[in-house]
Amino acid sequence: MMPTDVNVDFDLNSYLATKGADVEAALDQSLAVVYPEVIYESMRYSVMAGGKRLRPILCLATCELVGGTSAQAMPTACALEMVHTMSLIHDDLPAMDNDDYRRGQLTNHKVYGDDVAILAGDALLAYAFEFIADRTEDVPATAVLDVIRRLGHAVGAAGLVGGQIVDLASEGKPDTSIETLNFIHIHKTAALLEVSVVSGAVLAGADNDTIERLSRYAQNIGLAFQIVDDVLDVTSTQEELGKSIGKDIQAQKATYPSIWGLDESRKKADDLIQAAKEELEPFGPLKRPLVAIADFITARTH
Ligand code: GRG
Repeated sequence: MMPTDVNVDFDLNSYLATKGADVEAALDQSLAVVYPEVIYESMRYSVMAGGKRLRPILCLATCELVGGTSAQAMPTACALEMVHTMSLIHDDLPAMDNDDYRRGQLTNHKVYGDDVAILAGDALLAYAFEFIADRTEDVPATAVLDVIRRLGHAVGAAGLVGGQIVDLASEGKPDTSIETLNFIHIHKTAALLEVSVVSGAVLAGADNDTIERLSRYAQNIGLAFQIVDDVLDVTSTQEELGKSIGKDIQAQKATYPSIWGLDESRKKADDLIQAAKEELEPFGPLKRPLVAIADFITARTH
């Protein structure tokens, strides 16, 4: 697909590097190690382990798009990464996905034990909300409260936790329906991406139409993100292990390619990205990072 004209000379890599460095510095400052050290060390271990910082960058980009500043959104941007990181720590636990590695290093519970990893996740979740309330400056209190409300909704049983619970229940069920698969990913993945985008707009004082438009952008890129992830899982497994083993692995669980096939999955992801970019049409040149991030999601499958 051709890039949108407005974006031909936009350098996404340097944008991500610059904004990512700002987020990295703010996260580094957000978490000091004090007594009882082990819990702070464990929190820092996972938060400072890298990652694309996509959620904070989306929040900063949207705040600027709607006329706000990076500074207004930075505490919320950091909080989003804290919530994302805590969801990864809990997701990796033996009671959930039981993973040994994350972001190129041992998972939190492999280093600190299950007990500390659970508590590090809990502490990060609580601190995220405290951090928004405590550190946000030059934003009306009603907007800060709205961001806190939206984040709570996106993380709890109506969001990430709800998606995770349905995901766990669908383990070992390759005949899971497309509706259930969509439910899982809209809640597990898209909900946090959506609140990342929307909170940036809320902090900048956007009106409801703008918020809803940006919310649709985020839902579309969130679902596309997951379809692409599933496609890459199949194609990288096929490359590494050969087609027959790839199919065996797929059979444990329904994925978009297991329901639609690879070509249709790629097409659906492309359509979602196109729809996401259409939502950005009314905005000026500051939309370029959001357009480029949308394109970047599907570029990985072509
Ligand atoms: C949120 C209270 C609370 C509990 C956690 C475990 C759980 C409930 C939810 C699972 C959420 C989960 C792991 C969703 C997958 C999200 C996802 C797409 C992760 C990968 O995101 P990237 O590619 O990763 O942005 P990096 O490492 O780059 O940040």
